[in-house]
Amino acid sequence: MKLRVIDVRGTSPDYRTVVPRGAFDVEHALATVKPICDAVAERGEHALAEFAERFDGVVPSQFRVPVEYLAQCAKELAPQVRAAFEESIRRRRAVAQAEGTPGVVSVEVAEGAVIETKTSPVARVGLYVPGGLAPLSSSVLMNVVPAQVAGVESLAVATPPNAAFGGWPHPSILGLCHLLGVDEVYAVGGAQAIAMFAYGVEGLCAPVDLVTGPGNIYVVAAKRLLRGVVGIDAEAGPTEIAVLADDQADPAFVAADLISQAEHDPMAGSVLVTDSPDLAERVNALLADQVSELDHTDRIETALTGPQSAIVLVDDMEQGLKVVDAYGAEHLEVQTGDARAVAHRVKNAGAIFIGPWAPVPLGDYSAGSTHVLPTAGASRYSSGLTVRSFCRTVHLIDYDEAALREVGPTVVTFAREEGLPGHAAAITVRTAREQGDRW
Ligand code: HSO
Ligand code: ZN
Repeated sequence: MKLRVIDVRGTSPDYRTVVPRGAFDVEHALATVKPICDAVAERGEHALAEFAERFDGVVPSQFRVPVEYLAQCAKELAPQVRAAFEESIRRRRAVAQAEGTPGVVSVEVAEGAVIETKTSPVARVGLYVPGGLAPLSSSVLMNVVPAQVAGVESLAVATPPNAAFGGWPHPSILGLCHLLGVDEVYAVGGAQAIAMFAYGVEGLCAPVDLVTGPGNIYVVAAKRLLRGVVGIDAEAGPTEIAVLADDQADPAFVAADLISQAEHDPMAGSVLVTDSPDLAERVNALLADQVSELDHTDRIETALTGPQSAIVLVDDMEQGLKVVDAYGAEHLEVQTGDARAVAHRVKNAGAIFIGPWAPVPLGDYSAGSTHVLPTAGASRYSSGLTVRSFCRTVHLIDYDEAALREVGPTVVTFAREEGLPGHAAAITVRTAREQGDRW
């Protein structure tokens, strides 16, 4: 098993097309999810039962997971698992508390003219946690912790029912919800969960203001469809890792890290960008052996040999940076001499992992950083999920009479320039009066 090699040395290609991304046809999935979302809006719980049967192969005895069962799952967590959850929560929370919490910033732009910028949390959030190929309990904490630090009052989690656990979702997801103090959990998966959050389901779940969390292509399609009915965090595509490395990198580390994200999804992208042909060869020579030690060999092999994975040979780090900036990876590792300095030169990446001791899986679970990150090059214009993602901002405009009189002519000129005399009149009706006059 080898990564294909793309050699751009001595050339100046259109860097945006050097590493292709896998096909992720959300448009196509829209047609599938539209009737599902409509059915949830029209037939509520009946539709949820029908889709649980069809897609999850099991209908839970009720969709709301009993609070006592959440507590029981927390109690039954193996002690070392519970400790791992708690340490990861602690680190993520410590970072979240520094991510910019809600509050008010006031600016006096002229005497008596004050603008307040007030940031406040969204009132009610629905977090989707996929079941799918792996029960991603880490995604629970990556969504819940920043929401809680932002001050979100009402939080609900939805995650697929699972026949292996009597119809309830995976117990480690439920136990972690309890540890985090989340007691509103639904055994509902897929597009139907997003529709439940967006429209609400009579007698079961109140509609939310914002939906966050990863999911498969159907979840992404439902988010695209329902954006506007409800707020949406981002459209997450298949996961990606890029490693920017030179001859100082350890090939065993690089190979393991490329494999780690390929483990998620046959469509995952693993990309090594290096100026060292020797490193490229050694990494390729290690892949097969390392993969053979693991569980999900088919999935990993499909991802590594797919068109979305490659080794890109570059002249030097300058060209390497051009490649990684154009790619804008969800996760970027920098394994070079003076990795810190190189990392700070990167313009586009969802998260940047510096040096040999900060592999991506550290960030997936326990580093303290977010693992909900922009995929498919969206890091060019967007950010990972942090406290800010759960906030909105409102301006409060507070001018006194003198301040309006002072700036009035500016507004009137501007409005007339736009041919909108009604706008100008809203100013002059006030400023044409004698100061202090009342009706
Ligand atoms: N690498 C995934 C997150 C994850 N990994 C969860 C393991 N569990 C996307 O950042
Ligand atoms: Zn991962």
